[in-house]
Amino acid sequence: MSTSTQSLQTKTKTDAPRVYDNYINGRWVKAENGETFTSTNPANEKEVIGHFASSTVNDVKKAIDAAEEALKTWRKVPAPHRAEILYKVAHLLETRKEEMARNMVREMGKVIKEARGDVQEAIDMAKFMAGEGRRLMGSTVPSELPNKFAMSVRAPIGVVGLITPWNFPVAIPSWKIFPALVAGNTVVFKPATDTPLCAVMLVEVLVEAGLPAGVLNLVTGEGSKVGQAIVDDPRVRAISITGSTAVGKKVAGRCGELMKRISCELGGKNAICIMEDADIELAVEGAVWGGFGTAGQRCTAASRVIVHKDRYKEFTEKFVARAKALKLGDGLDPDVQVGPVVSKAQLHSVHEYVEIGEKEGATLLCGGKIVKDNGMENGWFHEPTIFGDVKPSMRIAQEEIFGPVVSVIKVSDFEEAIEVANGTEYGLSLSMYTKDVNRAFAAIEELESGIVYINAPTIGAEIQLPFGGVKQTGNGHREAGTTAIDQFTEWKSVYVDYSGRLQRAQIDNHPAQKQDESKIAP
Ligand code: UN1
Repeated sequence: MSTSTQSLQTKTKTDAPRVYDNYINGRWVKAENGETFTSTNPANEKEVIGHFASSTVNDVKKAIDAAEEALKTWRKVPAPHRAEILYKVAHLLETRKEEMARNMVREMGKVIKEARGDVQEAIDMAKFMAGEGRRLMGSTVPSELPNKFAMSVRAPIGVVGLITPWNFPVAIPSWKIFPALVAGNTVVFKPATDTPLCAVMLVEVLVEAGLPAGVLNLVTGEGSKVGQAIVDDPRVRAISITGSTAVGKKVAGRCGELMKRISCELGGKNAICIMEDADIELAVEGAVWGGFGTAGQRCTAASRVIVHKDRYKEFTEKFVARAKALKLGDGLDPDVQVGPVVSKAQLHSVHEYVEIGEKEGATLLCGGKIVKDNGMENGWFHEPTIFGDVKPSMRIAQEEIFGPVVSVIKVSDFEEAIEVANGTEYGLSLSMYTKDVNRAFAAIEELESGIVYINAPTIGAEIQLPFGGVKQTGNGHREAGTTAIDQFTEWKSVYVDYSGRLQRAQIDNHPAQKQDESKIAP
């Protein structure tokens, strides 16, 4: 097992921006054409985070070659030993948490507390998946025949391709990489182009923890080139992607043609429902955190708040007051509550939705502007924005905005709240604020989403439960929890017959059928 890490790429993070390489077959290597792309700080575009390999199809091929070769031995390493590496990863992440979190803020803008939470989520996942190394449960069931043993065991799928987004740039890769590795797969990892440094930092930790060469390969670059090449290669047996529904559908279509397993974690249009009996102070706090946490850039963000008409005015006034008081700025400032959005393109896409909302006739209650003053001149900042009088059919109430824009919708009763909450093409996370236990349980049953919260906002999933959604949010797979292992294993059903004779299932244990058969048998 190679433990050589070469020099840590991120060690000189405070020096002048440097060039970071791919990690292929146990070595940090440049893209074969030597080209790079640049990652900048969304709070200040003048600050260059680093230059990263702009990889080619051939770089991807080399990474898959390495993963294929490493698979031969990695799949045979006992799972508890594979898991030992993840325990080390958890420990290393703990020691580097602050440094990684600060670099994450610089690279993608979320505020420092949330960046620490992002790294913490990876620590939690490393510990959980390390534990799985001593479980990886199959089942043992009775056979219908005597002296026959029946069980199911899990086998690795092979080389898997993991394509990850920028909004949880350490946590989400950990949701995919750790279960894939503990289950005995080898990995080609393609992170978002907005957050390559976060990916490099995570890979460095895995390398330092002792992962053998070729087991995990990092290839940075464009989705249309690098991602596509991973998806297209028949040697990659499974893909796990988190991203937009549009991209997910394309990838899933291609994987379908190639008979390749694909798990998609895609868009959301999550909602908090607030009933007339709700604790309004609590609901306001939840709506602020759910709507504006990570500047609304979570798949789970509460971009709709559905409020009972009797509490609409009171809720809206308090919600707007709280949103106006949020401190916008560079996430490294510990007093800042909302950071920039990730990029210029994202800023313009978010702002376009503000214009759409106004055109559609919703009432702009606060925010609505791009911010270019108070030290935010060079960044991608957007005011926390709330629309009132939003109709469920408006685009701002239907489409994923992925920014700090929340639509408030008035409803007359519980049934209408459920109908509006369910009335989008997505189904990731929905929440209900009520003090009525009967209603709470009715909501759990009626809300069409993979995640339901009662008296809590739509964000804040913990790693020990399945994460994912229904309808256009996904294709039936779940990340996190023990269910994540299902994404990365094949079932093998095993029968051991120790009777010493041929025993025919469905036949020998049904005597009448056997008699009939003996009549026609020679
Ligand atoms: C995402 O929204 O993209 O539940 C992931 C949460 C986080 C993970 C979010 N633990 O909000």
